[in-house]
Amino acid sequence: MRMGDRWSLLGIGAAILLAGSAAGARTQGAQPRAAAPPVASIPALVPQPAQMELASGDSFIISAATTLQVTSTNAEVARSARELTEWIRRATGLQVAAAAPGAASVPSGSRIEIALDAARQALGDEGYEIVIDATRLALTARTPAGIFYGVQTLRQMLPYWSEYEALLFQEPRPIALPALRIVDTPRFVWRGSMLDVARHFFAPADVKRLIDILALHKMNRLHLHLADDQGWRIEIRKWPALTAKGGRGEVGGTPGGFYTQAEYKDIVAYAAARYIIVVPEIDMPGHTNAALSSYASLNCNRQATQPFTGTDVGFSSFCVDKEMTYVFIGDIVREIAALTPGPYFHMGGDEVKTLTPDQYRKFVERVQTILQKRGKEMIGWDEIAPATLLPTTIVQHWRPDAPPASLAAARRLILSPANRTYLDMKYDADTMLGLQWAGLVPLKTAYDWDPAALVPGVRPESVLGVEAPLWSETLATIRDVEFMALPRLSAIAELGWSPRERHDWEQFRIRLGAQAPRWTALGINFYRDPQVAWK
Ligand code: TNX
Repeated sequence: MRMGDRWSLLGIGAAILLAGSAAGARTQGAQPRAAAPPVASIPALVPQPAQMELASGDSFIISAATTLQVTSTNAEVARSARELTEWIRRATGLQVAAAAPGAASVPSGSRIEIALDAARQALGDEGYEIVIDATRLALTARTPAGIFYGVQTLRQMLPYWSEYEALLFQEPRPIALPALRIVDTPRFVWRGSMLDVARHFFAPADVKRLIDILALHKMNRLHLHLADDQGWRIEIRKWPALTAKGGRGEVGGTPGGFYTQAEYKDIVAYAAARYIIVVPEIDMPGHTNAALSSYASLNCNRQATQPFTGTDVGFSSFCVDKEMTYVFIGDIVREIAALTPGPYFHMGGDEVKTLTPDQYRKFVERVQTILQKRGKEMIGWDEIAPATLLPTTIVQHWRPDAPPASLAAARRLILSPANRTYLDMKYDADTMLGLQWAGLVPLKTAYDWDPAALVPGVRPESVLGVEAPLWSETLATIRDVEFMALPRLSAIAELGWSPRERHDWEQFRIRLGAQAPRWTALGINFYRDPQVAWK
């Protein structure tokens, strides 16, 4: 059974009494010092689960008698279980005790069970099930990723103050979770965001903040735009001037920076622990002034270009008829591939204005071969679509006016239409940050579309999912990034995760509004979009 109808009847986000006994005890209110039994509220989750069915029974109370049993020896599952107990501790002041192994039932207390079950095929690679009744909260998945996503759902069901790290409780504060059943699997495999660390550089700690926000939203790809005209941001041992010279500046002339290989690996590992694959992008053959200014030998005329701190695009290009260019690309790909366990490598390919179509196409196909030899699946912006592409190559749609026929021919597509998903577009005419070349992108515009049906002629099976880019011409700090990302990133997350029939703007703006206290507790600088019913 599906929850939809009852859901709208109850009104999302409203704190209502779900447990009869709790309601009764509460209204008596005779004993002044006795704590009132906790009251469960309907979970306001983002992204909305595929199926959620509230049950009519009593709530599940997390109290001093609650125990935890993990039925798996998997270390990743244990890590997710530890994270859950930490959020529970912060929510309640209670340290949930591990159940004695083999304990069949706990007569006096409630019990949390976390189990990996290989037989649950229908849950897929990322799905999970949560069943809650008065005595038992059971989280089951087929994979550790599914357990992680189930824990993110439970996290959103806990009170917002569980996000504060150092809460002190004078006495424990039991909480209630409603009896329910959630069966949840994602709609798309690709649920991503992109950070442009080239126009402005963002330190590893900033990137980790964005990763944390992605994880909260069950997103699983972080695309890093590591090189552009204004900066080269990843250490390449064979070509040290790329960072020594090409990493020095950024837009506006402020000091840039770069990731050492150790720092980059650390970011990749931090993301992987949250089931996020890092997708490295080295934009080429255009957007390459940082490289061309670092090495004279890369230029057709053997003269290094000047560093660039402006925001124009389209003026730079690799010297595509020079063999040296491909030696260089081979070295870059080898070093980055060795740091990147994920299967993808993004070669950019956008906005090349100085090559003939034939030069451009040949270049794309040659880079594709280099990547194939390194075992990487190529991704490119939608200009690459007319080239002869391998079945594994992925086209990332970004230009609202890209020819639909060439996109329809692509076998694998990521949807990042600029007029819907570009988080660097202004919300409205008054937004201080951001650009507006693709129009204004208010929250509803980011939310109200179907990735599988946007481009005429595209087969829904070829759509891997969605990605929301954060270009950083106007974004200098992670505070700026957060302001442009949230709440629109939540909209993209829901497009990526929730089935089409769960999308509902009116419900979304209420569920989203309920996230405000949590985001505030996390210190996120989000935009209080007037379209949202903020709590
Ligand atoms: C277009 S999206 C670009 C970027 C800019 C962005 C600004 C794409 C593939 N190219 O170079 O940063 O617009 O919104």
